[in-house]
Amino acid sequence: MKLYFAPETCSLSPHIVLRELGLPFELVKVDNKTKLTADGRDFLAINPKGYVAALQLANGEVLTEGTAIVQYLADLKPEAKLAPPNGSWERVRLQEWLNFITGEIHASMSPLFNAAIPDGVKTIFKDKLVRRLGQIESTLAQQDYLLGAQFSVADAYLFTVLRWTAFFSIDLEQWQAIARYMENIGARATVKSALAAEAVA
Ligand SMILES: N[C@@H](CCC(=O)N[C@@H](CS)C(=O)NCC(=O)O)C(=O)O
Repeated sequence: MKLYFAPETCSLSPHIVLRELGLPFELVKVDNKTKLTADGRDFLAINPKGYVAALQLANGEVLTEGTAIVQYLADLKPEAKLAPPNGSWERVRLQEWLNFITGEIHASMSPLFNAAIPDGVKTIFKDKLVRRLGQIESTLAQQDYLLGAQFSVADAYLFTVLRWTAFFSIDLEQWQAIARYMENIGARATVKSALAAEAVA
């Protein structure tokens, strides 16, 4: 499998998941501005959507959308318990979290990166984000991970998007449980190795 990624973006989430699962994979860096891969290929020919993450399987199929990629990966090795079994109520809860992260957190942060969006509009997204973080704080004040006691693909994704708060002067220390959560997840060997690999790529 090949994971097309760009450092410090949402592709860190499937990257962490691949390492948690111990699956063999190749990292291919994408320049999000030129849409070229590090080995000089046209990324748009691989993923016409033009964004990371994209996962290329051995049969050539390319899977996009981080929430689909992480579930596909987790199901390759169910014994790692990164996602509850398909069809279970717990799996629906996982999907509820993945959708919340992508639609409410990731989507509220994307406009903050956009230089063309006026500051007043950015404030609207920032305020919404702060409200959503309050909701996550309530959950994490009661349990270590989004699904309870077990680390899941939703945690890899939440950790990834919450790292971006540093770019927008949002201090996660104001939410005690979130701050503790970030520290715990950041200490995982797989997370450290994923970050190190992206930094040198
Ligand atoms: N809906 C996609 C969004 C992916 C996305 O926003 N990727 C960003 C990095 S976090 C990107 O590559 N942006 C470059 C671009 O859109 O040109 C997903 O959830 O996977």
